[in-house]
Parts: sequence; structure tokens; C-alpha cells
Amino acid sequence: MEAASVAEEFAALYGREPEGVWQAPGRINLIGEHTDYNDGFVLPVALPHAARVAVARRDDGLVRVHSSQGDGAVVEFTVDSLAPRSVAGWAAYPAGALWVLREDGHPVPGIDLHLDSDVPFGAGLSSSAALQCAVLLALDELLGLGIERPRLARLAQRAENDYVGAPVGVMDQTASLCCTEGAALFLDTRDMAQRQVPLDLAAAGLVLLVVDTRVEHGHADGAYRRRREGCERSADLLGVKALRDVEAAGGRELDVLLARLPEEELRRLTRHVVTENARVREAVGLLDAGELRSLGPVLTAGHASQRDDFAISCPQSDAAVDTALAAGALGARQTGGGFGGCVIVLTEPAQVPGITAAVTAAYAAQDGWNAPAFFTATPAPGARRLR
Ligand code: GAF
Repeated sequence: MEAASVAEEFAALYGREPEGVWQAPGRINLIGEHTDYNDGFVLPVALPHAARVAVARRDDGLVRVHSSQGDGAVVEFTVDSLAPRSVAGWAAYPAGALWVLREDGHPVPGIDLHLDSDVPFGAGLSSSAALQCAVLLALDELLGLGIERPRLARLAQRAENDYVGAPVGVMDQTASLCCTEGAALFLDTRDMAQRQVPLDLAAAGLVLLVVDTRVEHGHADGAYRRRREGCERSADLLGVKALRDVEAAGGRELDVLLARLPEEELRRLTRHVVTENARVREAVGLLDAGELRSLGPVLTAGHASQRDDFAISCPQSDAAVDTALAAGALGARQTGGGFGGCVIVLTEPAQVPGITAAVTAAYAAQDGWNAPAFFTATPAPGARRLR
């Protein structure tokens, strides 16, 4: 899917040339899960998979949007009619982008828009943030708004929270807009401070294998929201602004602190967030020191925490992690929002055929499990204009 073909499809649909073509990538997260809405740390990496958007302005306030992944219909609405949830399905993302810019005080014109994405949908690779960010960056540049990328990421998050209605954090949007090629993005979601941490897997003789468990997940459902609310309640009960502010030096100190929470569920949620923030910092230290192999156990510990404390894993993700480790991987964990989606596996390239065969066989042995899919992740650039 090249920029030229997205532009050609636009021209065929709307009978004129687009004013430009932009793209925004999906992501994997190395470590730092469910920390972003706790003001914590994350370490995502942009993928080569991206959403691409061709856009041209209109002067009549009408919006026409089309997606190659939709049902073929062109969805139409007016800028004036935009209100939270006024448009559903994939079209909610371009609609949300227009809505949030208008809410932010910018004059928003009508547009014709065509989208095409190769970010697998529902696989925990941030396909929706990629759509949202591609459209927002296109509008920002087309309208000459000059909004800085971290702020654009916050606007994308607001569109997802308030327009689409999914209570997500800011990791995926920031990854899509701010990642750079060959690096992981170390982001402090409290103040949006960020640093590109070089991630040269090939030089370390390693590869990141992504296993798509083919279990679809979603964020608008209750499980994500329930965990977010539990974290917020725990922070309140502990008298801190966010769980980010809970820093424990060691296991005993953390146990004493957790004992102040009245429910086991809150203790588990809190323990995950506190230990996960520590794992992000440990991972960044290892990358800085060039000790990429040592990242493996940190990833695996992150998975155990998601499984046992945050309770967001599923049998397919656990099987992918356990099977990959048994087949020689250095580390593995489910990435993204959870309840399925993708598992990332840190390994030597020589182990990849054995790991993919073992995971495929483990899935085939279970009744009703979809066959897993695999690809290797190379840290790709963040969102940009293609033409
Ligand atoms: C999803 C959300 F969109 C992110 O904001 C983040 O919370 C993630 O789940 C879990 O780390 O991708």
C-alpha cells in the first residue's frame, strides 16, 4: 500500500486529487502496560504497519469519508453536526479528529478523506490510534495549525475518550506521533517528557517476534474501564494523585503499603502498576547499557504481572508466552491493552522457526483456537507526510 495508490483511490472516489497523503503507524509496547492512565512510564516502538490517509478540503462544511477496510460506502456528515458518538464504527476516528480540533478552538472545514490501513484490527497493535493520528496530523499540517506532536497526541486521546468513548491513556497516540526509526520511545505520561532510546536488535543478534493470538480485544468494554477505575480508587485511598506516585524500594515496603488497601483486587492492580513502572525504568537502563539480552526476563516478569496481578491475560496469550520460552526465547509478554491481541517474543533469529512451529502446534492442540499469525517487528518511524 503505497502513497500513490492511496492518492489514486482518493481520485477515483472523489473525482479530484488529494491535497496530500499522510501516514501514522501502529505500535508494540516493549514494557509499561496500563501505566499510562496512572501517570506512569511506557516504552513503545512504532511498527512498519500504518494507517494512510489522503485528504482534500471542501468549502461547504460537508465531510465525506471512505475506508478500504470498510463496507465500501462513503460515510457523509457535516462538521456542524459533530457531537460525541455522532458517528460510529471506523468513521468515528476521522469524525473524532475533526470534532476535537473544533473543540480545541480551530476553524474546521469540510473534507473528503480516504483511509487505508495495514495495521491488523483488534490485534492490540493500536490500529485505532493509527487512524486517529493519521487524520489529526493531516489536518494539522493542511490547516497550518502547527500543534506540537505531544499536544496532538493529547488531542487524539481526548477524541478517543470523549468522542469515541474509550477510556484509554495516551501511550498509543504518542507512540504513533512521536516514535522514531530504530528506537523505542521512553515516555513519562505525566508530563509527556520523552526520550528516544536506540533499539538496535540486529546488532545485538536478536529479533522481536510478534505473535498475533487472533483473540480480538477492545477498549470500550467494561474490563479496561474497571481496571482504570480500580487504579484511580487505589490512588485515592493511598492519598496520592496517581499510582505513579507510589514508589516502593522493595517487596516488603510494597507489601506494607498494599496492606492499606481494603480489597485484594485493589492490592493486585496497584502492585502491577508499581512494579511495571519499575520494569520500564529497568528496561531503559538495560537498553542504555546495550544489554539487550537481559531485557528478556524483564519482559517475562511483566507478563506474569499482567496475568497474576492485573488479570488481563488469556489462555492463548499465556500459551504463546510459555511455549516461546520453552522453545528457547529470552523473554515474552502480551503487549497492549490485553485480553488477547499480540504477544512479543525476544529471541535469537535462529530460534524463530522452532518458536513459530511450537506455538502453532500448541494452538492447534486446543479446540476452537484460531491459528496464530507471526511477524518480526523492526522499529519504524512515527507519523509523517508521504506526499
Ligand atoms: C491500550 C490503551 F489504548 C493504552 O492507552 C494503554 O492503556 C494500553 O492499552 C495498556 O498499556 O492500548
